[in-house]
Amino acid sequence: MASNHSLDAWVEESARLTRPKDIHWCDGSEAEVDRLIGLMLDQGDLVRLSETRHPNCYLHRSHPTDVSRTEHLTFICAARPEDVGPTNNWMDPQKARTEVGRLFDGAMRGRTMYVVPYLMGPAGSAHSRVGVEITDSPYVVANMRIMTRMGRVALDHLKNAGEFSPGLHSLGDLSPDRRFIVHFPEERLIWSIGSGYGGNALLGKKCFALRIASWIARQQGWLAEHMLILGLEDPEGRVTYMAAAFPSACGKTNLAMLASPLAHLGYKVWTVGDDIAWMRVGPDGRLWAINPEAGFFGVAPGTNSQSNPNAIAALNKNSIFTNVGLTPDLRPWWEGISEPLPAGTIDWRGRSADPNGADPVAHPNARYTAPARQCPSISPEWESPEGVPISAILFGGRRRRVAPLVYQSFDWPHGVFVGASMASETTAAATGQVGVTRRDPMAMLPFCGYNMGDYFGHWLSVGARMARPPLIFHVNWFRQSAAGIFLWPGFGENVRVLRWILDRVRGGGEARETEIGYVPTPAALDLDGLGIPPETVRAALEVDRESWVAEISEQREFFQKFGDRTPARIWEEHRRLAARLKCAVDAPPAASRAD
Ligand code: GTP
Ligand code: SPV
Ligand code: MN
Repeated sequence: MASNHSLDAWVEESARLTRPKDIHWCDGSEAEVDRLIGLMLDQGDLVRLSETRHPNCYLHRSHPTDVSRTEHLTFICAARPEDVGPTNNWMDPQKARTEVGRLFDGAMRGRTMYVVPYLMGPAGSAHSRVGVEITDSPYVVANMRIMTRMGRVALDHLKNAGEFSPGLHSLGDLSPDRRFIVHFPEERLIWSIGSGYGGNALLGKKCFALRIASWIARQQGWLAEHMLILGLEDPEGRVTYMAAAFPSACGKTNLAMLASPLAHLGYKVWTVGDDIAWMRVGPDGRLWAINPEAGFFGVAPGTNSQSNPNAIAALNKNSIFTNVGLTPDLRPWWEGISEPLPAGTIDWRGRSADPNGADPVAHPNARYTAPARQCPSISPEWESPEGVPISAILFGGRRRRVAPLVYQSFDWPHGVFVGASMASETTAAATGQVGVTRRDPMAMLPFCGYNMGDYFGHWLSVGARMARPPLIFHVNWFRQSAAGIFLWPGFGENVRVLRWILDRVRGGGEARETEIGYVPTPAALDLDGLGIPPETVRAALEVDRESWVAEISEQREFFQKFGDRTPARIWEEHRRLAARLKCAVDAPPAASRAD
């Protein structure tokens, strides 16, 4: 990792390569961001929203070909391809240096280079880490100021930590043909060119806090995960913390900010984080988690005062909206905002919105960037330097069929298998076809910076070091009837599932043992006031043997991809599941690794 005294040298070297007209070191102050916003308003990069309805809020329209993460242009450049594994794109580090380096040559000509020191994690925490992003996009700077702790606080931390992860970013010419997001995990280095969008450009988020951090975490024995963190308060006021991994646009932000319909009974959710968790084994043998971020980069469509009132409250000031619609009275608008489309609204591309047209007004992956501290449900512990102790881990995805509403794994290794064999339908958060089921282990398929076979082994070994490991569950809010109707109302009502999970953590909660794990009996879920027919709940909880038998062969095919990197214990869990389902399974490859 680059050391403190090499920061100046790296900035100089980057300036020699990209040749900006000037260099600005960001201090993270209000005056600084105000000046940048003024600049972007002048250049037409931002539109100021209504000062009365949305004070200090802005709309940004990105290039229409630059609206989501581009996984096919994302590379891990480790020395050996086998360390990167079959689910990542690998590029030879030397080749990346030359070919991507060529694109950076003179890329910032005529532009200002911003040097953005940022801290991932609470100030003063031994578990926080410093990154420095060099960028020529003031939009990126303004977003990084919300998403991270930026400027002085990061440089102060760097004085003690002595090391940082460098990230060089340029908009380049925004052409997808000259777009690359490359990671050099051995040097903790990130290079990103040709995109100004979210996870491609805000380098602290997916590039550092997940891809690079997961590499470091494996070496150091901790976990960097695509997980929300929440606290569930019970009627006695005790708070139990849970972390949940769902793929992009599959409900993390919504669950983390859940507004509880059981508040009158004393059950309430506190938000610690909505996208990323760094977790380590504490001296007490429990798993402790911090949220490395300081803001939310949330999916706008579908967000409204019913589905997520806490997000609505968080984003009404000091926020940036990307690729949403704009009403004539300068408010943001998106599909599912629960207000009819006002006449004269402009769509995300800046054209007048056609109320009868097929084109969405907001891009399906339109986002808001809002400070976490503005969220009414933000946990009093969200900046605790030691983090919060995790009692339950939830894995989940979008599955029309197969996965029941909730089930509990038998133990940690079985839970790791459940996470490793996760699958979900693709969403608009990444460029490509939407709605296709793909394997997405632990929701980390696009974010694990190393061979996922090794990653499964790492999860097993972390579990073995814990005296009091969290219980592991799987949830699915997205199961549908044959007619295509969601079987479960979701959103706030998910607290009923969290309550059963809490009961299980405490050794209660009625369940029946099935082939796939413990499934709640319908009576074990508090369904009071929900008004859904008992047969619908039964259908949501059903373990459909046929579809699970089909899963067995798909899982096998997936785990075979990793060859001898798939841990023997994963194959053992696969075999046990097949045996419980009474379905035949061929022997795993002879060479699978024992661990
Ligand atoms: P990323 O920020 O991309 O990592 O996404 P996320 O996992 O935080 O997803 P988010 O909470 O933003 O939800 C994405 C979409 O799923 C939104 O359109 C929501 O309306 C929808 N959604 C979230 N929770 C539920 C639920 O419980 N049921 C249903 N049916 N839809 C949900
Ligand atoms: C995701 O895609 O999982 C996100 C948005 O959270 S991005 O920052 O673009 O990765
Ligand atoms: Mn995410």
